[in-house]
Amino acid sequence: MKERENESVDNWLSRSASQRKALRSMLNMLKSKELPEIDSDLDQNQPIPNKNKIMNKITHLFKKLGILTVLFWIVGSLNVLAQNPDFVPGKVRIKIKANQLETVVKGMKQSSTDGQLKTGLQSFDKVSEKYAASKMVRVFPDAGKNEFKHVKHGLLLWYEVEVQNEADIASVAQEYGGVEYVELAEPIRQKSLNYSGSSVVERPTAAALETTTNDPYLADQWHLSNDGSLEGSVAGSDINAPKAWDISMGNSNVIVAVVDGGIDTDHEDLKDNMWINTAELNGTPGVDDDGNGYIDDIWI
Ligand SMILES: [Ca+2]
Ligand SMILES: [Ca+2]
Repeated sequence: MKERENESVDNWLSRSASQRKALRSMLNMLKSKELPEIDSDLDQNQPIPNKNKIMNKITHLFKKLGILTVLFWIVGSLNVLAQNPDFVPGKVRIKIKANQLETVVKGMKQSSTDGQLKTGLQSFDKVSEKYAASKMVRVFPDAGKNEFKHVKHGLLLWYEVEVQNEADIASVAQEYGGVEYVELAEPIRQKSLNYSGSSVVERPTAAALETTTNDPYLADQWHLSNDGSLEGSVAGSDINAPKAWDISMGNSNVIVAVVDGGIDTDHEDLKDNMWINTAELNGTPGVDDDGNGYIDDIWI
């Protein structure tokens, strides 16, 4: 019974549009119930005692409107509370079942209208409609000549669905996960720094200075070689870079891919060592010259 109650609350919270509509209906109902009486009192054009009666009714109506406002505020607040701060709002990622991909994609192309995600598949569209899903796009875009790798590893099965911002994303994921065409669905976790150490970075007297590198900022990089002199740091908590450099200082024939949020291609330590995609560098702007699915990707 309790689970059912929770489910009802979740459903209620996820339908803010319906809530607003319901509250509006209640408001209109109250208005229609109260105002005619007031009008009839006015029509009677009665002396002062009735004026007090009218004022009482108006006060009563405003009290009710006040209660509705509070209710509306509470419902709105609950919507915010329903969101999990650990997840990106308004988006879930789903993996379509491999044997259903063609059906879903074809349905989406044929049925979706502007701002509305539709596939023509009843169970799928039921969830999309409930959470006002607006679109669904591939997490890993078509990679052109390398698309066969996406196919091989199933990356083409992953889609990101955009739903209404205030929806409880965990519930959205759970419901899409129950759709017969979907293998699994999950929220997107928020990325955050969870650093509890000092907010002031001090220059350590790092042991790394006794090395074969000429990097003038080496002393700032305790992670390469840490003698523990930096407050809060632990000696030896490093990657032993100087010992590795004794073995090798690198080889420009080795191309290193940095999988990260971005890279400063003009950084003084990197700019002369960046690998460059010459097909795009010497290609046509706005055109995927090497056919890898990315336009003008000079650095990747
Ligand atoms: Ca390209
Ligand atoms: Ca290009």
